[in-house]
Amino acid sequence: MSPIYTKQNFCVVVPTKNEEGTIGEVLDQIKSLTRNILVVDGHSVDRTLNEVKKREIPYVLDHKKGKGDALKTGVRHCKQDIIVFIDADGSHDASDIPRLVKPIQDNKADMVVASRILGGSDELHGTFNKFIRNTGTNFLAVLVNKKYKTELSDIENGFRAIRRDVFESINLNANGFTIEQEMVLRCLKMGFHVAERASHEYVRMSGYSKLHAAQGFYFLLHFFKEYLF
Ligand SMILES: Nc1nc2c(ncn2[C@@H]2O[C@H](COP(=O)(O)OP(=O)(O)OP(=O)(O)O)[C@@H](O)[C@H]2O)c(=O)[nH]1
Ligand SMILES: [Mg+2]
Repeated sequence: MSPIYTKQNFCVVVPTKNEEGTIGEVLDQIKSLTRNILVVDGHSVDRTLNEVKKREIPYVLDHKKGKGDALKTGVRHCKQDIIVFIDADGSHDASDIPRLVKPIQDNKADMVVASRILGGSDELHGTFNKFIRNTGTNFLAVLVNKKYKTELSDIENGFRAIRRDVFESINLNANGFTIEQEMVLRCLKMGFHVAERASHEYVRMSGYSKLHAAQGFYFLLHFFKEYLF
């Protein structure tokens, strides 16, 4: 299916993989803000694509390599100047999209990350896994701030907006979940301005997480490779 786009300001790219319980509501929220939406599906085996088609929203399939591949695939199919990424599991508040896009439209930032540390999160507290994720998120942000003299609090959140030419110029390698930290580090390395806006993170509304706790070590390895070299 080849999507048709009008030349408007931003396009919302929604990576989905087996999110039949949430994708409909997420798309309805985004539709109230813009017509420029592209779903990038990871070959879902549930009714995710039925929900997308029912709403006549364009979609493409990723290359079965992971979320990072899905985001890169999405950007290649969008024509707008600004790309917004938002998860399909209901964790993010789509009504915050204009607040992420505005600093870019006003030429005050090249990328704006929604910060769960500033906006609060229902997913980073309470269990051992959540504690590890919260601590890891804070620790990596501290290292980034030290090196780049920034004041970022959350480099990992998938909810963010970025100039498409910046996204293209940083040549992202990651095909999995490490794409988010790689995006921040490469932007900073190349001198782009990364800003943040507070945004609340909710517990996914249904379905299952595709990010396993065991990947934490891989996140660290990837981070230091990117951070040091
Ligand atoms: N197209 C595509 N989407 C993916 C893939 N893996 C994950 N996603 C989507 O990326 C988003 C984030 O994945 P999640 O599993 O929620 O990861 P997470 O938010 O770190 O984990 P939780 O906090 O437990 O929800 C969701 O919308 C997923 O459906 C993939 O391989 N391909
Ligand atoms: Mg999630």
